[in-house]
Amino acid sequence: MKKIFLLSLSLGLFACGENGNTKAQETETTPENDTVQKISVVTIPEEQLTTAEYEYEVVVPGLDIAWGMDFLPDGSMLITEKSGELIHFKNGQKQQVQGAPEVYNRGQGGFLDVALSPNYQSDGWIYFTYASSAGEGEGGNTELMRAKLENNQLTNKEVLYKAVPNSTRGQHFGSRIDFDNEGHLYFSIGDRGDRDVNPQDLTRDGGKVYRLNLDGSIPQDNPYVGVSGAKEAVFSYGHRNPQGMIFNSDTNEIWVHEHGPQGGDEINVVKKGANYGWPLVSYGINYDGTSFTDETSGPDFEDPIYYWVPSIAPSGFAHVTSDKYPDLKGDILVGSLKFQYVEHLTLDGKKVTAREKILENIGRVRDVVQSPDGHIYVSVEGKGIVKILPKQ
Ligand SMILES: [Ca+2]
Repeated sequence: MKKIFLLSLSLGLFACGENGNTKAQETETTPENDTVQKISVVTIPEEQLTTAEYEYEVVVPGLDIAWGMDFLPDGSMLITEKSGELIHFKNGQKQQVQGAPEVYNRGQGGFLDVALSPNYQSDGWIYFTYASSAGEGEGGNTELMRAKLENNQLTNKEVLYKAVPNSTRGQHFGSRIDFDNEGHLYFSIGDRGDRDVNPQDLTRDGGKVYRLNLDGSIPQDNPYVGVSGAKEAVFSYGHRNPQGMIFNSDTNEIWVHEHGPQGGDEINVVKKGANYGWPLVSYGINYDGTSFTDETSGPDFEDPIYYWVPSIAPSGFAHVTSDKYPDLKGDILVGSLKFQYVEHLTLDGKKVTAREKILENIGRVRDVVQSPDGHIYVSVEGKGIVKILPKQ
């Protein structure tokens, strides 16, 4: 397994990370192999958060917590309600799909993401993640299924992955699903509230990003194939709770964002076999104000490209490739549960250079998706799904 060791040139600069300095703080780590691109760790303070005016329209009203959504080729939508319903929204009507998986609806667990196969037109597969109580033990853990949609019914259901053990803890199920261009599916599972046990242990589920082939088999070039005891579906580890995932088509990489503790939500570029550090290194502190680690970085850990202080509680992640929003094109959008807006982060390559609020005060944002026709849809808890209207 190839491992990239990073030399941290400027750990000391981070001592000023939370003092309200109004300049974007940045440091650089230089890989020993200097053919690899430099990584910048950036945070931009709240004082520099600007607001953009966009109109929106409510497209699907009357939803509770619409956790995930995707679009069928006819333009209709599949929507997961956290409580367990799968909704097909077509021609202005909501229809409940029959045969949806039974979900363990507790705390942050329930029906989570939905994503159509990149080959949907030819293979018809739809992928789902949800909290499931299948298997031994009380409680639940995150499960990945694929199925087909026929006559408003899920058919050909296949469970592709079930994390173990079940736990009655309500925290950190993840989960988002996305795909690269090489026939792989990626999905995330959070640390399940067991931060000291799961994220750094490759023999345990939780605190990981997983990679499978589209049929659920393990890619033979996954980093821990053949490693005794390891979960061979694991692609990267040391994550806390990723609830946003994109395939960045400009860089050909999977990116995730993940909830930090108090402060320290992160955007990470997912690399094979990399350790993202949780809970050994973090830019955050405990919610009671105490520090659990003095370290923000280290030679064995992959740095985030961006982190938020204070936490915005990110959920939903979109990479804008559409021409319909020239101000957003090439950039990324992140939903904020806590501050109830969509955050637009301007990108220069992999470097975040500016942050901006869109749909200020709209409500808790759960998901952000660009539709195949290039519009941006946002799921807002208690409101439904809204479409951001391009500027005239
Ligand atoms: Ca980290």
